[in-house]
Amino acid sequence: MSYVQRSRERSACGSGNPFPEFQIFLQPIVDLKRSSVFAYEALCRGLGGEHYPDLVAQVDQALMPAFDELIMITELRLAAKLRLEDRGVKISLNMGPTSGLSQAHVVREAKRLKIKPSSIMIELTEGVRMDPEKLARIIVDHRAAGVVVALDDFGAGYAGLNVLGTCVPDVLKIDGELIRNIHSSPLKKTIVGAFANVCRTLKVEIIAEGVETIAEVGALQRLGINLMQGYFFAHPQAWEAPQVNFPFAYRKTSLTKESKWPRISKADREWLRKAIRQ
Ligand SMILES: [Ca+2]
Repeated sequence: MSYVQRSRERSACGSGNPFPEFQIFLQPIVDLKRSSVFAYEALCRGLGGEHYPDLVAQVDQALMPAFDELIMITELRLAAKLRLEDRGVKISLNMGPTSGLSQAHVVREAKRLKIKPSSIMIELTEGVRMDPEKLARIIVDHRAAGVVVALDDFGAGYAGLNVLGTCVPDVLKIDGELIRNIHSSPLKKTIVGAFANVCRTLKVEIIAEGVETIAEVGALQRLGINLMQGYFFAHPQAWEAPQVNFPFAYRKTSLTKESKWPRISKADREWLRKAIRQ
């Protein structure tokens, strides 16, 4: 029996659903080399737009594994509904250091929805200092399950190049703080350029987060970074794969393809809402 089923049974004689209502937003990670979407990152927000930490503040700690599982299941269901895998686009799920979820949960649910593990990226958030050996073990376990492993918010907090001495993920997501105004900061260019060089040597993909201007896009491209995410390309959108604003130089044929992405109908959205409540 899953965490969700168990916690619902426990709450059945209590006050009903123990979880706050939430919605799933999607934000594209674009591949400028191919003028395409590499992945959609799924972001869990409250109905009033509350971010995940504020949302989970209302949840009983003992029920957190069940809540994380419910979010993950809903994100995978949305990916299946939007047929992301058929379009060669990954769904990217966030997993915090305190998450009770394991890759086995994710892969089991993906299997039920006929999503291949290789179409799933898991972003390991280093919100608190994590023992590098523990992190290495998590990465090895995830990779054995066939999912793509990303280290999130790299360069923020405690995460630095030293982490790569112990464990090598598939993808590094460079924190937005290092990207902001990178075009006018020789220091940021040097740091991010060093990350990019190390990643090239280790064959690790690099994603720049928080890209907001065309000047930042240009500076990142000159450092050889082609995977980017941020408001410049698209704001996160609830229950939808948002349209992507590709810079003019990268437009090629991709915009016409983008317009053919399936939209989530009102009925589908209701189906997903009900799935959360089941
Ligand atoms: Ca993330």
